[in-house]
Amino acid sequence: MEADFPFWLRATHLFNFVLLGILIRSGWEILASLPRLWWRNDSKPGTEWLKFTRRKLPTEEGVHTSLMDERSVSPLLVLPGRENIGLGRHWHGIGVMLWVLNGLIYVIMLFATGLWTRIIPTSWDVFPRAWESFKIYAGFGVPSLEHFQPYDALQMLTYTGVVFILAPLLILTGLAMSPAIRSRFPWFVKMFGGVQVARSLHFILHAALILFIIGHVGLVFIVHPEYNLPHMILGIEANEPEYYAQAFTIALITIGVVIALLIGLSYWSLANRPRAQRFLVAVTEPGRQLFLNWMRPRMSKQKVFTEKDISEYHWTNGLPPTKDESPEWLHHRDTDWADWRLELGGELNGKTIELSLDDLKAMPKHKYIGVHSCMQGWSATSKWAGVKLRDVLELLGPRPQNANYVMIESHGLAQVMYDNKPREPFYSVIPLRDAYEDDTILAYERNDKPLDNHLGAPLRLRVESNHGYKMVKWVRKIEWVEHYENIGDGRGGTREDSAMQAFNGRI
Ligand SMILES: Nc1nc2c(c(=O)[nH]1)N[C@H]1C(S)=C(S)[C@@H](COP(=O)(O)O)O[C@H]1N2
Ligand SMILES: [Mo]
Repeated sequence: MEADFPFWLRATHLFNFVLLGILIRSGWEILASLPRLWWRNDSKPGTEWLKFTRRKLPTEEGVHTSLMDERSVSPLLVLPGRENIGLGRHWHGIGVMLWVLNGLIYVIMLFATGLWTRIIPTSWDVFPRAWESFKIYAGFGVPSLEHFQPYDALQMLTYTGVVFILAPLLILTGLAMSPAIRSRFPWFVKMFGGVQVARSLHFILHAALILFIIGHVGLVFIVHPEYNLPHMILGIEANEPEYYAQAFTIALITIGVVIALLIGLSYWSLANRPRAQRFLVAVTEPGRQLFLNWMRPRMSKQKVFTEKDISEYHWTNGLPPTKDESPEWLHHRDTDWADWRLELGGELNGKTIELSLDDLKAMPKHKYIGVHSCMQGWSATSKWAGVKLRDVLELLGPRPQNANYVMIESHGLAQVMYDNKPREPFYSVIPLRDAYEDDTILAYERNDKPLDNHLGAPLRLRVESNHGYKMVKWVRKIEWVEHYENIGDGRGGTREDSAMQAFNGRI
C-alpha cells in the first residue's frame, strides 16, 4: 500500500505546492512592476497585447519613466507586495532554485522507483482512452473507479504534459529573460524572438499552470474523493466515511496552512525589508555564483543581433537631472559638453585624472548591438558605441592592490529613496569581473548618434551581463573602491539601496 504514494512523492508534491505558490505570487509582483506584455522585440507603449493597467502612456520617448508605471498590489495577493520588485525578484530566485531542485529529486525518484510508468504513457491508446475520459467529464460525469490505476489516461497525459513539457518550457522562457544568459548566449534569446516574446510565453505558460492547478485540486475533491483522499493522504485503501472525513480535514488544513505561510512571507518581508533583503541575497547568492556569475558577454563577438533587430522604442528609467539636482549638468548640456570632464581616480590611486568627451572619443571605439533589459521587464535593442571601461581604468596605471570594485557616480539623483530619505546621487558599484568584460563600456553613442539626454548624455555605463539598474547615466565620476559597505546604504548601488535589488542581479 505504502508504495502507491510513497513518502518522497508526497513530500516533493507538498514542497512543489509551496514553491509554486512562491513563484506565482512573486511572479505577479514582478509583472506588476510593468503590467504590460508584448510580442515585439521592444516594449513600445500602445503596442501591448495584454495589459493590467488603465494608465495611458505618452508615446514620446524620454518624458516618462518605467518606475512611474509600477503598480502597487496587496501583499495578500503578491509576494511581497506594495511595489517591492527587488524583493519580489529575490523570492522568485529562491523559488526557482528550490523548485528546480525539488523537481529533479522528484523526476530522479520517479525513474529510480519505476513509478514513471504510472504517469508516462507507453502506448498510443492512451489518446483514445483519454478522449473517452474527457467526454465523461465534459458531460459532468466521472469515470468509474477501475480506470484509476492509480491514474486514468487523461491524468497520465496531463501530468506528463505538466511535468515534462510545461515545467521545462517555463524554465527555458525564464532563462531567456536573464541578462547573463542573453549576453553569453544571445542566439538563445533570438531563437524565442526576443526578451518580450519569452516574457509573454512565460506568462501564458504560467496561466496554463494555474488552470492545471485549479482543475487538479478541484478534481481531487470531485472524482471519487471518498476513495482517493484516504488513499493519497492516509495510505489506506478503504471506502469508509470515517477515513474520508479524516483525510478531507487533513487536506483542507494543509491547503490552509500553505496559503497562510505564503501570505506570511509577504508580511515578514515587508515588516523589515533590509532584513528580508539580507536574508534573500545570502540564500540566492550561491545560486547566482554557480549558474550565472561566470558568464561573460559575447554580444560583440557573436554579432547575433543585427541592424534589423534595432528597436523602434526605448523606455527611460530616470529622467535627466533638473536645475535643482545638477545645475552643472545643465550648464554642460547647454554648452555642448565643451568643458564637461569625467573625473577618474580617487583615493585608492592617490591621483585623479580628468577626461574630456574628446579625450574619450580619441580612444579605441567599441561598438556592438545589444539588448537592454530593465529588471522591471521592458527591453530594447540598440547599437551602442563608446570606450571600454577597462581601457579607461588603465589610464590610472596599475590597479591598486586593494581595489575590489569600480564605483560609478552620476550627475543625477536617485529617483526615489525608501523611508523618505533625502535623494542621494545615483551610483553603482561594479565587481571587477564585470568591469573588465569586453562589453562593459562607457557609451557616448546610441544607434550612431550622440546619446540622447534622457539616455544619459554625454556618457553612460553599459554592463551587458546585467540589468539596466547597474548602468549609470550622466556619468560624473569613476573610482576604485575597496568595499561598498560604507557607500550609500552599503548595498552596492542606488537601486540596491532603494529597490532592494541584489548587487549581482543577473536574474
Ligand atoms: N543616473 C541614473 N542612471 C540610471 C538610472 C537612474 O535613475 N539614474 N536608472 C537605471 C535603470 S533602472 C535603468 S533600466 C536604465 C535605463 O536606461 P535608459 O533610460 O537609457 O533606458 O538606467 C539606469 N541608470
Ligand atoms: Mo531598470
